[in-house]
Amino acid sequence: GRPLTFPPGYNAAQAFIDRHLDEGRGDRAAILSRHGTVSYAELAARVSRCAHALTGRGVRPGDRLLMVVQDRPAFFYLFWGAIKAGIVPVPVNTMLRSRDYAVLIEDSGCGALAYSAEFAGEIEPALAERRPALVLRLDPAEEAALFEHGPDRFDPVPAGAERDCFWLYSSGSTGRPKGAVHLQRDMAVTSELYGVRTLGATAEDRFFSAARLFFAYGLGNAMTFPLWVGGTAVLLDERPTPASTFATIARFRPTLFFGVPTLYASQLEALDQDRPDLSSLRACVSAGEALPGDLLHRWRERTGLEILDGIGSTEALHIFISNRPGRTRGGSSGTLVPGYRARILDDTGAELPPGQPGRLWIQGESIASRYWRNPERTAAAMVGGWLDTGDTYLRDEDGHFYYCGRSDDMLKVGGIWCSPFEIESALIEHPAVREAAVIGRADGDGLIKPEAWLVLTESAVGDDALEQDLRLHCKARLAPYKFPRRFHFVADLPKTATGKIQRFRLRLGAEPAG
Ligand code: 3UK
Repeated sequence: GRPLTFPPGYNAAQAFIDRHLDEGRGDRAAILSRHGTVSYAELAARVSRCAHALTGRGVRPGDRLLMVVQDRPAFFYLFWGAIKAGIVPVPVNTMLRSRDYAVLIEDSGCGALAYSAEFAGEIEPALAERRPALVLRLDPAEEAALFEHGPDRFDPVPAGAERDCFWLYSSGSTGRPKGAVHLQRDMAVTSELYGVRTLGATAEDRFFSAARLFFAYGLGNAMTFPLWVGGTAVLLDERPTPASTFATIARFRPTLFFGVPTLYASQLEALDQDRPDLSSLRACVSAGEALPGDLLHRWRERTGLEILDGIGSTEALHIFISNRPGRTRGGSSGTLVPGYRARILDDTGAELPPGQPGRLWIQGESIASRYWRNPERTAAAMVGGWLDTGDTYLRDEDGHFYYCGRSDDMLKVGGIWCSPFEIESALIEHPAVREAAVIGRADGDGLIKPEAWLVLTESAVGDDALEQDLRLHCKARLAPYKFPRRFHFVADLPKTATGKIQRFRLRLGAEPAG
């Protein structure tokens, strides 16, 4: 790995883009996609032209560039062109609605907005409320103007390791979105600590992420990690399904694949019919939500491949607790990524001993400096360099971390804390279950009991006999009070754009028991 030292005036575009020309990597492939190959030399030239175009059209250092952009090479050009010019790129979720975009335009106070033409239907109505000074609709003519003309050199605007660099909005399950402000050094920190030292990424790797670039997870997987090591990013600008991801793996032969548990579950089911060529992969990574141990084991049986589960967050920028290649432990998020520190605290803020679940706080060099214009939420979640993850975890004697649930999803059953995730993990070991979500619901006596919401596999039938079988299945695996008292069989579970189950919707949506 490379040492994490930052010269005065450090601009991240120097380390991630220009350095490759200085080191003679110009002819190597930076990006592969169905739109063709982009070399490091072409990438650097288009980034510089974009920096000229943005400044030439009046965008100033410190201004925000809101990006509603597909996973295509233009994402790279805009993001790095902005950073080179001291402009702050703010990539946002491309699956939102007009109303949401109006909120983001307003909250960010962006001076410029760039959007892929296919999102016009949602973006244009949002502009009626507040129109940024510069609006770039990325059709072929605009892309040519931005990336294909003008000088292909642009000297990076001097910044500094601790200067604002880019923002990512945190997809909180409720409430207004929070803009997490990341600093110039943050991408180098995650790329080196997790990408290089945990995954062992090198220039020979090809990185394919089913998670999109606008998520912190996808941004690291498919843009910053490959650019940090001089490797190659594989981009897919279609919905990631088993079919589209398998086809992309067969065509572009990535060495690393990054997914989320839901996708691995549906890929596994698809493997009953499909025999995709996965031989290029050396490892798979999972994050976003906890990977049930059973899924890890079945994936390994079917493909011979490991899935490395790790927990990250938008605020931390990437993964800070992870399994290691060759040493995965099913059901555990793994151990601390060296460079990060962790504490598990009780309700009074006291540190808990190993084996006891509590609230996970972490510290490290990649954590966002603050939430944009939100001092209350900054003060609540970011204290003295430490970040409140909002997750309940326990750490065992040998340093492995076990996810127990979002702190606000934990259940007290019979006075005992009970992890919905533990019950879900047991449920999905049952052959009829594809996905599971467990919430607490008051019974006729007003006492909280676990209730399961299940998506079944195609051949299964949700009848009384199955319910009975599922109860026995749970009782055989879990402490006696933990089995679900009620079951709901549904076609889908409510999820956030990042694929996290919205248990609060299940709590609200169902008729009360009793
Ligand atoms: C949950 C996990 C258990 C956890 C992310 C990798 O997911 C990412 O960021 P978000 O801001 O959400 C953060 C929250 O998601 N979570 C994520 N990974 C796991 N829970 N096991 C896991 N492996 O509640 C966390 O607080 O959307 C993931 C890299 C960068 C990311 N931003």
